[in-house]
Amino acid sequence: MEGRFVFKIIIVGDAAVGKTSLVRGFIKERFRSDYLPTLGVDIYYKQLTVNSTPVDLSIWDIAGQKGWEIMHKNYFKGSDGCIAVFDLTRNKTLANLNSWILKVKEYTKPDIPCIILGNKSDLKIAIEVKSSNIEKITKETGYLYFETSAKTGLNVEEAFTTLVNLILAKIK
Ligand code: G3D
Ligand code: MG
Repeated sequence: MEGRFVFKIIIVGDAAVGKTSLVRGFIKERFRSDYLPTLGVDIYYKQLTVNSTPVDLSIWDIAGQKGWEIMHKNYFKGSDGCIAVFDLTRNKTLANLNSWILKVKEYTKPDIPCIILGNKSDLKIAIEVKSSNIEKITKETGYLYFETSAKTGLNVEEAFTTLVNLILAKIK
């Protein structure tokens, strides 16, 4: 196959759920990022091969979070996939996930491939979120769910690779 696929992936979720840590953990090597001051966004790049298909990813991450109540349409525009993150140690971040997902659907396409990550699984004794509440949102959305830890690396690679596979499956 000639050329490469180029995908834009966005990562959403409340402040301090671990979005930046997950992206940097996935990229591993010395990462390069571009900062877009007008959007308050860091863009990370990674080349990878998934099922023998070479893919170029740009991963868009909200830099800081202040003022993000006013959502920038340009952050979402042209996205091919989405990662919605909550923090397993804070119920509120799961409660807010639905409104993040609605924004994604509103500003991208309703059928955009998306996965849900429950992050900080390493903080075992602090885990607050009930599995029944996780099941509820995964049933409602139909999105795949991964428990991750940006600290130990648990499921980080798997999550990103799965999302790329979902995107590829949709366009092939
Ligand atoms: P954000 O980009 O969603 O705002 P960050 O979140 O990636 O900046 O992470 C917020 C804080 O949570 C950071 O701590 C980071 O180290 C921590 N964190 C992120 N992921 C994990 C995880 O999986 N496990 C644990 N134990 N901590 C995590 P600091 O102290 O630097 O603010
Ligand atoms: Mg961040």
